[in-house]
Amino acid sequence: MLIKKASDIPSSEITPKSIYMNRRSFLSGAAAFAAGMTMLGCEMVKPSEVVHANTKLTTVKSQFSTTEPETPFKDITNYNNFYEFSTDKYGPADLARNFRSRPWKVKVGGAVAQKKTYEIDDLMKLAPLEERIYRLRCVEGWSMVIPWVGFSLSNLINQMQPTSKAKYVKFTTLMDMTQFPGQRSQVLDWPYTEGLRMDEAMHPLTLLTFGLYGETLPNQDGAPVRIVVPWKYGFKSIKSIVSIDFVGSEPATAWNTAAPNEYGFYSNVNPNVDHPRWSQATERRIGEFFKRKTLIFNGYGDQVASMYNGMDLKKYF
Ligand SMILES: Nc1nc2c(c(=O)[nH]1)N[C@H]1C(S)=C(S)[C@@H](COP(=O)(O)O)O[C@H]1N2
Ligand SMILES: [Mo]
Repeated sequence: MLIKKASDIPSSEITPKSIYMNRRSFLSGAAAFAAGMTMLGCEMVKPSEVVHANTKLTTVKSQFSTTEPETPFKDITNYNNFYEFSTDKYGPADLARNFRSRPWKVKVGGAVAQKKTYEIDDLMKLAPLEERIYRLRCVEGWSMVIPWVGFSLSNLINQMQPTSKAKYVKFTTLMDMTQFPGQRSQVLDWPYTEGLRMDEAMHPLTLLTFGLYGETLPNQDGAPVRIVVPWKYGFKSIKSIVSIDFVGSEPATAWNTAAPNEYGFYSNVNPNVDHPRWSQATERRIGEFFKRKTLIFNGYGDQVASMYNGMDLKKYF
């Protein structure tokens, strides 16, 4: 498998120079600046304000963050899997430029006492936004370290009051061929869907995600809202979500439907269970030359392994 490194492309070639220069100065002082702003209580989102992509977000730090070096912003935003735009990883950055992430509603329903359709800017205010620096391991064998912004999905689930019938949560991406050129091809069964078991959805590591690098999500990374499930292969971290449904049985998911023998429902990162067409034992961290060993549950085993006690992880891959 051929993997070009996004880091080989100078940022000046792929983004307008002003944005690039701006970004560099923003990143260099980001930590100190963000800390100062948080203390002053500045940059809070006021109810009447419209939030656009590239809006800075005020965050608190999280105990769940890794201390590994973060993958550069230009790699996170130029090397993407987002099949609604393109199957080429360098495609979404450009094709997503005019994507409309506002206005945006997220419909939450199914087996819950409190069905509700949220305006995205209200949903973002449900709990304090945290910076969560997570490893993301793509099933294809590359990984990144991404400083996401969001809060545990459990904050939303608790508000909805799921009934005893709710055993799984199903997530659905926007269907819109006028904005997603990739949806005109049959590469997947659109709209993209994903699912988690209730305990996985409630796990504090499961992040309802609105931003990265301290600002709202770039379109190519799933604006305006996605989930991030750091112990599972990247495709479980579904982008640009429009509905969340509580259901009684395991929902069909896009990749499992497309190739059930290759992509299981669980898709926990596991170096001991190979993909039928390649090994999962190692990975290439974007920006690094040597491959590194892939960790069971992507290194989050201490927190999540107990959810799978007694399960045959080769059968439930
Ligand atoms: N709707 C949707 N969500 C998606 C995908 C996609 O094609 N469509 N790709 C997945 C895959 S395979 C990966 S590895 C991650 C990549 O996220 P990133 O581009 O922000 O790094 O998004 C996941 N979420
Ligand atoms: Mo992926």
